[in-house]
Amino acid sequence: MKKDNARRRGDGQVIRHFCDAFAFLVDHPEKSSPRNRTPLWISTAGRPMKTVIRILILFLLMPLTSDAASEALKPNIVVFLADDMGWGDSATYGHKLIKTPNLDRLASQGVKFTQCYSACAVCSPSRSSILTGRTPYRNGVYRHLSGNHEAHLRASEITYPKLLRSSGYETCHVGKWHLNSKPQFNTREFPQPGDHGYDYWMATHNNAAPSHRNPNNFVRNGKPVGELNGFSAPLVADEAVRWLNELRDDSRPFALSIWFHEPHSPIATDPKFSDLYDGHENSRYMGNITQLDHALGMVMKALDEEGVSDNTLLIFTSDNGPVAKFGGTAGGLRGGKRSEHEGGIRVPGVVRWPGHIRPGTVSDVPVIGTDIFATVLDVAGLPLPKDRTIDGVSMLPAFEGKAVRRRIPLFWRTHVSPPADRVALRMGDWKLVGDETLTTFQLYEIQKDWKEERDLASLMPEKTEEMKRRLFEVWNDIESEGPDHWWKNERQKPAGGGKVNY
Ligand SMILES: [Ca+2]
Repeated sequence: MKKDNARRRGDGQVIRHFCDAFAFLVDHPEKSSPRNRTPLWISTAGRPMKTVIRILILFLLMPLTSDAASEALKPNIVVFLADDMGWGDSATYGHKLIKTPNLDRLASQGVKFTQCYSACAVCSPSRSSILTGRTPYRNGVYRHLSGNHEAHLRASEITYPKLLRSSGYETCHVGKWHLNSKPQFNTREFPQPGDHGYDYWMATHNNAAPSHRNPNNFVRNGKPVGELNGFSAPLVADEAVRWLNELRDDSRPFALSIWFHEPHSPIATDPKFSDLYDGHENSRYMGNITQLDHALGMVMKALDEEGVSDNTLLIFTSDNGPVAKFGGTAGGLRGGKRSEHEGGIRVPGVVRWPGHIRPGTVSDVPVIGTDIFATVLDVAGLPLPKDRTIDGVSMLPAFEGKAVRRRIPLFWRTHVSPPADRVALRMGDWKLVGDETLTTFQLYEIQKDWKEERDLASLMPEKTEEMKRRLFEVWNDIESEGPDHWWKNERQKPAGGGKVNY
């Protein structure tokens, strides 16, 4: 396969050979002419015609060679996404027992965000925002797509893999997809990973099934794979490593998405990882996180062996908070998955980019999965789309601990949340949490009160009103732009005994 790729290498490779030849002539001027030992750029006398022709060719190629050189320098992009991994579910974020040596190492080599958010407190919406830079109700994926739903990531949305691919990147997605509903997955009528910008993909619709052990529901580039032997995260990492080592065109920059199933239920853990916590009641869950961490390490090792780690922006995060009944922990934050309190949306966020991020940086600048889109385009030197609202911003200043400027504040709405915390808005140190009817609000000074223990709404009515005004502005804007026929017309029961179904 690699040989096939070598055959389809483009002009960049040819031009690079010219560049190599030019460098060789500069370093070894004696080779340009046995009679002329003076460097090419000094001597004007006694040069044979062959050398003059070479120089003319090089002049003609100069604009191309500079393009090729800049393309060669474009950073690769790797985005790891855990599924339901909580803020407190790793040694990196302070868990006393769970071993995550690879995530620890990653944080020591890059930046660890202490206030990294997911775009939603459930799965599909969060993922849609990573790819589009747009908040879920705006891009249409307002709900998790686990059953028979109309909503999906529309072909009209612009994803970062699509933009990177059109600028010369090779793209790959492995793992969970969850951006269309079950009947829509792997059909021609609805967009699939390939339609959203991935050259190569191996994915499941939602969970690996029938279990995360020996799953049989992966689809590779439209074709069912059949039963695989092993556990999901290492299987997904295996495919990513195979793509890195054998399948990709190594003359091009690449973007690789690795969206693990772990630690989402049904939890299936290789005994070699659960045995690390032998005798502990939570050994399966803790081992499941270590299994995920092991898979992260497999890909980190492959990047090293391919010699591309130094030119790769690597992001690790989670799609929403943890589920306590399965063993997850939000590390002391209030709430968990589905909640608009911090436990549902504040997640791990680690970024490595050698030469650009000081190793071991810890940043408390709030960032969100929605920012990945603008960050990736910034790193690749591509402009943001101008024909639509992009909610996220580039995280680059935050890599150095500097604040990022947001035109649109951080905003969350989760359709299956408890009715009392259906929406949230964060501006600076302040967070407003609103109920499903948008009539009752809680106010927290979130930078200090990170556990959301002291509701200041009645004590600070002016601040509360200011935040409410902004929240309604943001929501009204989203409603006017998003495909609201889906969330207003789809029949579903209101969650948690509430009144509103979106
Ligand atoms: Ca999830």
